[in-house]
Amino acid sequence: MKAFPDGFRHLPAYLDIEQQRALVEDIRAVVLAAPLYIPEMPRTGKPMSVRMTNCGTLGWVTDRERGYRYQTTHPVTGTPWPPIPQQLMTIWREVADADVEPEACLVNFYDDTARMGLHQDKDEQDLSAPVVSVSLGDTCLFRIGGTARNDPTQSFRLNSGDVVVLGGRSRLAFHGVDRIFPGTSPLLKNGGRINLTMRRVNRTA
Ligand code: MD3
Ligand code: FE
Repeated sequence: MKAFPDGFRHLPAYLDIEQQRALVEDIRAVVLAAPLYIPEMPRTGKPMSVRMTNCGTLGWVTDRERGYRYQTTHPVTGTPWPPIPQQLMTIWREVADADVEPEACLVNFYDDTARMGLHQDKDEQDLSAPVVSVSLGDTCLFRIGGTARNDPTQSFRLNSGDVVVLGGRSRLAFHGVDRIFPGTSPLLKNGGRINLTMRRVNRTA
């Protein structure tokens, strides 16, 4: 049994079912204000299989021409992102062990066939704050390795209500989502999986 990278914490069933339902309602409101869109890979323009939107003062976006970046407005509607729901801010305060607030919350929606390839999250200027992830809906098979792409990886399931904190040395670990297990949660009427990741982007002055 290999240890996880230092700073990695998996909090299974952190949210009870009522908290999960309330959070889904919050995210429905976010998606009404800021619709899910299909992101494109830099340079190739290849569409990602995960649909995305954001809440917070900044959102993570990507397209063929301008690549990965944070911006204050939705790439399709041009309007500012809606605020991060209070329940999410509370989770951050409880688990992040950071004296800063998150600026961005990326909302990822996975249907039964969506995947996310192994990658690092390094588009943030402030890499000292953790990333806090909340999973809702169907279970996924998540994979995490080390800070080099070829480091050995470990796989495990993330279930609805789980929270993961990626701080310390795990902040720059390679990670991805290999598959979704359809029909494993009754939370979302039409199935699928939502992942919410709160991030600090800018260093404080
Ligand atoms: C490990 N999302 O949005 S969440 C992403 O389930 C992303 O949607 C996945 O990777 C998802 O960038 C994984 C867990 C997670 C999030 C951020 C990390 C793991 C991480 C940052 C560094 C290391
Ligand atoms: Fe990531």
